[in-house]
Parts: sequence; structure tokens; C-alpha cells
Amino acid sequence: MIVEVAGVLASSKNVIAFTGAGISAESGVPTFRGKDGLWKKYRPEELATPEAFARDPKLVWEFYKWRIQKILQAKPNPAHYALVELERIGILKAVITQNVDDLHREAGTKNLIELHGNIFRVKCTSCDYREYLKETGRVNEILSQELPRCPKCNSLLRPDVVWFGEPLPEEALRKALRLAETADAVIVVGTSGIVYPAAYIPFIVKENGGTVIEVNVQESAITPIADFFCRGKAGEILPKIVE
Ligand code: BJW
Ligand code: ZN
Repeated sequence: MIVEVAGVLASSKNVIAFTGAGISAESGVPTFRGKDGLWKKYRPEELATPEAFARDPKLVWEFYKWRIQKILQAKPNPAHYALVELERIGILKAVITQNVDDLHREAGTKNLIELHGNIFRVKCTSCDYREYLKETGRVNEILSQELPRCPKCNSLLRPDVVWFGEPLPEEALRKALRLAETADAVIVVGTSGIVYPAAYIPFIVKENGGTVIEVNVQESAITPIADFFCRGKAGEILPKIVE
């Protein structure tokens, strides 16, 4: 199976990767769903919403600060690096990720499309203020505050991530959809494939005649359309495919 997949990739010129929380699981970043995918007693649908933030911004910030701390301790794993290598040799054209953890960027992926934002960015809830905390060196400052406020207008800051019911960043979504329409293969890694519109990506590749290759420890909502389903950990399977 892995040999066959490697063959498909070797004969493709226009491959994209579509990744989810499972690719970072082996880096120690908790996934959203499944037995380890919970934070305290909450489900993502109860915390990653504008309504939750309006009702209880301290709780939602507590959740994100906990996540930022986890992610700060995490390093990219062999799965992230395998995708970097695939891009370096000219086969992989882009990584389209639902993850907010910045690990693809840290690994060195150049053409990265973040569909759900980035946990190290904050934005103001009132004005147009945005900040990339890794650039301004304010990660720890934000972590130490109960409710971070906008330096420009003093309204509440919020994580610059996409919550349920919010539109995805327009430019990122447009680019991702365009890439999906023209890709000859997509490598789907570590996603349950239930969150839309992101989950349309592999379906669009399939509809346009492309090959769907999936890497996951268990079946997902994408598996029914997968031409190749590689069961196993991303950090073990992806390096073998790239070898
Ligand atoms: C491993 C592994 C290992 C583990 N190796 N594998 C139809 C069309 C369009 C929209 C909708 C629709 N139906 C419903 C909607 C609405 C909604 C939605 O999709 N709901 C569904 C849940 C039903 N979508 C939205 O609300 C979106 N916005 C929208 O539609 O806007 C419309 C609009 C337009 C114009 C104006 C206004 C509105 C927004 C969705 C935002 C999702 N946000 C989150 C939080 C981001 C911030 C944060 O990180 O906190 O994104 S939710 C969460 O789920 C996060 C993830 O990116 C996303 C997907 O999760 P993912 O990555 O798949 O993780 P898991 O945990 O589910 O799966 C992990 C997988 O890894 C598993 O399969 C494991 O087996 C596997 N795994 N270890 C390989 N080692
Ligand atoms: Zn502001």
C-alpha cells in the first residue's frame, strides 16, 4: 500500500495536503474529538463559538491559554517534516491545514494555508487591531493576563481563530478551493472530516478526478471517498511514503 501510494505521488505534479489535529497528536497537542480530545468537561462546540466568548470570555480565554501553553511545549514531528520534504522536492504544492498550532510553519512548510486561523494571533473584538504574538514577543504577557485587552481601543482581544458559525478567512478559503480543483492528489492527514466548509477540500479533489490518500489511525468521514487508506500514526506513515 505504502509503495503504491509513493508511486502515485512520484507520478503526480500537483499534490496538496489537507491536515487536521491528528498530525500534531504525536507532538503532544490534544485533538478535539475522541477520548483525549476533551478539555475539562467541555466539548469544542461549547467553547469555540462567539456565543461562548460573549457569555464567558474568561472561560474561553482560559481554554485558549491552556492550549497555547501545550503548543509552546510541542515541536513538529516526523509527519510535519515529511510534508516539508515533499514540498522541497517539488511534488507537494501546498499544505492546507485546519490546525491553529503553527507547527507546519515551524517545521518549514513554505506554502501554508491556515483555514481556521492561528492561535498565536489575537484580534480586537471592536477595531481592526491584529497582532502575531510570536513576532511581537508578547506570548507570555498575554498568558499572564486574565482578559487581554486591545492596546488601541481597550476592548477585549480574542484569539484570531475561526469559531463555529464564523466565516473562514476569505483569501485562504479561495486559495484552498482553487488548489483543490486542480490537484491531481490530496493527502488527507489526521482529520475527522466533519467540520465544514474545510472538509469539502478532499471531495473537490475527488470530483475533479484526483486521487484521495488518507492517513489516519481510524476511519473518518473522508474514508468513504479515499482511494488509499493508510491506517496508522501520521508520524510513522508519512515518512515512509516520502522515503
Ligand atoms: C490521528 C492521530 C495520529 C489522532 N495520526 N491521525 C455544511 C457546510 C458548511 C458549514 C456547515 C455545514 N454543516 C455544519 C456547518 C457549520 C459548522 C460545522 O462544520 N459544523 C459541524 C461540526 C457539523 N461550520 C462552521 O461553523 C464554520 N463556519 C461556517 O460554516 O461559516 C458559515 C458562514 C458564512 C458566512 C458568514 C457567517 C458564517 C466554521 C468552523 C470553525 C471550526 N473551528 C474549530 C476551532 C478552531 C479554533 C481552535 O483551534 O480552537 O476548528 S472546531 C475544531 O474542529 C477545529 C478543527 O480545525 C476542526 C476540525 O477538527 P479536526 O482537525 O478534524 O480534529 P478532530 O479531533 O476532529 O480529529 C482528529 C483526527 O485525527 C481523528 O480522525 C483521529 O482519528 C486522528 N488522529 N491521532 C493520524 N497520530
Ligand atoms: Zn481595538
